[in-house]
Amino acid sequence: IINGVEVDDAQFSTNYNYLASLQTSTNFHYCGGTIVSPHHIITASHCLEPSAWSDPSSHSDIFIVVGAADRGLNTEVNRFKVEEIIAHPCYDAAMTNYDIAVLRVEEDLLEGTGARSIPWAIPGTDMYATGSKVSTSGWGTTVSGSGTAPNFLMTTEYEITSNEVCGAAYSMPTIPGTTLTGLPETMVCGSGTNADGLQTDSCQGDSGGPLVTVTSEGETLLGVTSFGIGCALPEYPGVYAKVEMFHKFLDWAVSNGPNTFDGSD
Ligand code: 4AZ
Repeated sequence: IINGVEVDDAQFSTNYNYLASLQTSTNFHYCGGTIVSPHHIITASHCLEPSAWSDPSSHSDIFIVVGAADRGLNTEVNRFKVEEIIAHPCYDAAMTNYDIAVLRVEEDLLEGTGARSIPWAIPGTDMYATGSKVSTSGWGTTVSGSGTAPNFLMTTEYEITSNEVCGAAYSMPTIPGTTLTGLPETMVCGSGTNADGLQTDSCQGDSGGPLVTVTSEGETLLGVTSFGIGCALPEYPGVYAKVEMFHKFLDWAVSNGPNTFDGSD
C-alpha cells in the first residue's frame, strides 16, 4: 500500500480481521486474501501457480495466516494449510482477467483466531458508483518498485474510478500485448489521494487482497486487488476483479457444490 496508514493490533481486531496473508513455508508473504467463510478465502488467481490448481501435491507451499496485523505472528493457531484451490475457470493470465480464486481450508479459520468473514457484493447495489469511498489493505510494498513488505498491515482509502477513465488508461497503445478497448465488466478501478493530498494505491504484494466499502450494514467486499501500471500514478488507477460479477462462481465455490459451474458469471 502506497501512502496509507499502518493498522495496529487494536484496529486490526475490530476492523481489519477479515484480512489474510498468503505465505510460503518459509514465511514469505506474497499475496493477500479476504476471509469470506470459516473455510474459504478469496484471493487473485494470478497469486497461484496454474500448475498447482488441480494438483494438491504442488500447493503444499501455500499457507494462510489470519488474525494478526503483524504478518510475522504466524503460529500453529493462526496458520492454515490450503486444502483446495478453486481458480476461476475463465482466468486469463495474458489479460489479467477473471483474476479471482477461492482457497479452501479444512480447519475453521475463525475459531480461536480472532478473525472474521465479510460478505461479497452481489449485483443490484449502488456500491460501485464512481466516486464511492473504498478502502484497500495489505502487506504489499509501501514504496513502488521496492521488493520489501511491511510487517504490519497497511490500509488506505480512495475512490472508485469511472470505467471510462480507467478503460481509457489501460487501452493505451503503449501497453504491449493488450487489445483492451475499454474496461471489461469483470474489473473495477480505484484511485485518489490520502488526507495529506498524496496519491495512494495498492501495490506489489497487495494482490489478492480486498477492495471494501463500508455501509451502515457493515463491510462488503467489492474487489480483489489485481494489477496496475506502477502504483499510485494518477494516470493509472489500481485495477480490481469486480466481485459483483463473480457471485455465481463464489456461491458455487464456497458451497462446495457439485461440479456444475459452467464458467458463466
Ligand atoms: C502488483 O504488482 C500490483 N496499483 C498490484 C496492484 C497494483 C499494482 C501492482 C495496483 O501485484
